[in-house]
Amino acid sequence: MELLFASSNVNKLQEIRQLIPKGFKLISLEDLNYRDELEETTETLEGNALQKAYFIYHKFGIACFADDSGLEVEVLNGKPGVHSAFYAGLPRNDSNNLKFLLMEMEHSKNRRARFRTVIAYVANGRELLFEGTLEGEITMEATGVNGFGYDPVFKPLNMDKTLAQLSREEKNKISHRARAVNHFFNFLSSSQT
Ligand code: ITT
Repeated sequence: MELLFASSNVNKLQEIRQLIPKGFKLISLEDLNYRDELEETTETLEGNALQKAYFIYHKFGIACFADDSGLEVEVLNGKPGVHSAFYAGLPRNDSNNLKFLLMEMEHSKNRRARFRTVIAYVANGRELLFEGTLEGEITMEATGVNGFGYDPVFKPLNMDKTLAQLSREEKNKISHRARAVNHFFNFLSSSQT
């Protein structure tokens, strides 16, 4: 089965490529020579994931899924959340976002946070949503060079490393994205039999 992944984020694509089971073929936007940023103008991860999936589904007419992810920090009442990509303003920059977050939390003892991924799947007139979360804490400083986005400042609960200190394989065993992707492919596999 062929599935189009509606994302312009190369890091997400690499993570997801590693997670898809045999029998599925992942097509990227690059494979279709589409290189523009996808619009995300709603106020929820669910809304943005559906917005991206529908846009690409209507453009190419292939069964399609999109991922919208965000970091939800307890003491910031769930921020940056759906605004994670542009937390430090425009132009978007992962390193500035992360520094801005550390600055905002400089005096905070409560470091609890979670990553949340919502996958929207759109095909043949139907839409489905799948979710994955990862609980953790925001560290006092950035550590590690792997991964992307906020990985250097996010330490999963019961681990002594940030996500950026894990290999891609290790991150994929526990991550919010891996959990959402597993729900999604379990659904697809069971509905194909
Ligand atoms: P697409 O919309 O094209 O898929 P994007 O990079 O815009 O790509 P999101 O809106 O979902 O994707 O990303 C929101 C922000 O959260 C962005 O700043 C990412 O760097 C960050 N982010 C998403 N997943 C992450 C992860 O697994 N680890 C660390 N940061 C992540």
